[in-house]
Amino acid sequence: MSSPGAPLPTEGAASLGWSDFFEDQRAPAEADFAPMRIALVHRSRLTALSTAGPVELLLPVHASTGDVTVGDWVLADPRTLTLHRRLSRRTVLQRRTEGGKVPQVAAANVDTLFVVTSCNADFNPARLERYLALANQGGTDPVILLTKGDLTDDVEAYRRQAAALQRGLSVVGVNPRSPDAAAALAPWCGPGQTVALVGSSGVGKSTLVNTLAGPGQDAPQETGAIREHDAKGRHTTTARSLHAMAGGGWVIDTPGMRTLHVSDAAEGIETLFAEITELAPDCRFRDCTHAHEPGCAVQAAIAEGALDPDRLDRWRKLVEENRDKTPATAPRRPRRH
Ligand SMILES: Nc1nc2c(ncn2[C@@H]2O[C@H](COP(=O)(O)OP(=O)(O)OP(=O)(O)O)[C@@H](O)[C@H]2O)c(=O)[nH]1
Ligand SMILES: [Mg+2]
Ligand SMILES: [Zn+2]
Repeated sequence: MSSPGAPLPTEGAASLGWSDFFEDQRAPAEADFAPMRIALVHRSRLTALSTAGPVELLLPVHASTGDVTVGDWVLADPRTLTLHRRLSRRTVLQRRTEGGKVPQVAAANVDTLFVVTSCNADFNPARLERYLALANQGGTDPVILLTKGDLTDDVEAYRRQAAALQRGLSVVGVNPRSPDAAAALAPWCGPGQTVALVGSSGVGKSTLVNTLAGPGQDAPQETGAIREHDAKGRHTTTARSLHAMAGGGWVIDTPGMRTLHVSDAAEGIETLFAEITELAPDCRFRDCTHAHEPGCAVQAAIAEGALDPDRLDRWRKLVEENRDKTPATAPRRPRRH
């Protein structure tokens, strides 16, 4: 055991994504606890990665796994393998489930969100925009991955549409079944980097996880065929999990989502629709809705052909949905006299 006051060495943790952001959260009294990263959340225990390899973590009495998600950093007792506490998150991917009181954190401490879509019936700008809003809001950088290019004659058209969804957005065409995918995605998958894969069922997320993990992978992710008639997947993956990539980074696989509602994401939406947000100050009215007001700079941009009217429609829908689904903050307590 280390001498009192000297933190347990964390060499090796950096390759798991540990950084000063987490180190700074360790109190001197917590020096004997080891940093570990959550790979899988079970009902009443956790699978975590320690610098010595995977371990099964027990929870303290009365604790639940509800507070911890895949990608989280925790401190744990290295002898009893019991969770001590979760550290604050650098980035979060969260969404509110239908009627949910608090947002559900889907993954934590993700650097890059790979939004995966196939070049077929699955491709849907409005859905991709929802994922982008979520990524922006949570502090992760989105990248769009176009899969199944072999099923279309015009990957370039899909690429153009995807690139128009957000200023500066990277769009990469990959074949999840080809080892070349790792080289194409290398800029985001280096040592200590964490990526997460999201997108509809059947777009090839788990296939890509297995390719990025490389030949040394212990337990490959299960993958499944899609239905021929509508190109929909069958929800093969049912839980989120963290995997090592051959390039030295980490990848989180997630189950395909049926619907993604947007809430608590006003800033993420502003970033997503920067070209609309930036025009608003030029409108005559400060509270312009860009619908029918005179002197509207956004409508002027549409008239000039500089802005796609469909994009404005989708902006409006997303802003309204976000407003409807984000509960107003709790009313302030009455002031005491
Ligand atoms: N034609 C073609 N098929 C692909 C490609 N990439 C993946 N597939 C196939 O698509 C099917 C679905 O792949 P999965 O990796 O299971 O999809 P997923 O996104 O993990 O799906 P869920 O776990 O249900 O969310 C598998 O049969 C893959 O082999 C591709 O580029 N082209
Ligand atoms: Mg899957
Ligand atoms: Zn306006």
